[in-house]
Amino acid sequence: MISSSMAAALNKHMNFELHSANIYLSMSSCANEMGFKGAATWFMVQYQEEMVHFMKFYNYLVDQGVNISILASTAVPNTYSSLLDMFTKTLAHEQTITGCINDLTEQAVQERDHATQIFLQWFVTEQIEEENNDRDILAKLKIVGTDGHGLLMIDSELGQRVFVP
Ligand code: OFO
Repeated sequence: MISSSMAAALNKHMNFELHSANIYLSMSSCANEMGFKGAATWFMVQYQEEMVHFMKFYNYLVDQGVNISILASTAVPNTYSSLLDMFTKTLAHEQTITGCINDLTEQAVQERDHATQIFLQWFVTEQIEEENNDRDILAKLKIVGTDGHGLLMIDSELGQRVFVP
């Protein structure tokens, strides 16, 4: 049994994961419209991963006997100026998520809630990988700048990403 304040904080973050999914779904559509089919695939996989994150929180809360609340969703941007713009915002978003996961973990520690600490451990590790991937892609995008050939090579590489459930 987790505390009501822990349940509320986890429920709020569960909704934030859904919001993350919506952001990347929109980015996928935007990349597709710009002609970057590979990036569109990459963001679609990212969307699918965020839905997995959302479901992890959902299942944890349900397993803890919590009646979850889906909160009103806010609109997400659907205009980006370039791949560099999208990945800059992706990294910034993931850094925000990392901060939220750290806050949740801190609350679990304060409450001596060991079950939630163990549950959150997966996300602590996941965020290292997420930020690292985004930094790698950003570094490549900065190298090629506006060179069309370079951008298409990166796009082709991004298109190799597959969703692993
Ligand atoms: Fe991108 O890790 Fe969930 O939100």
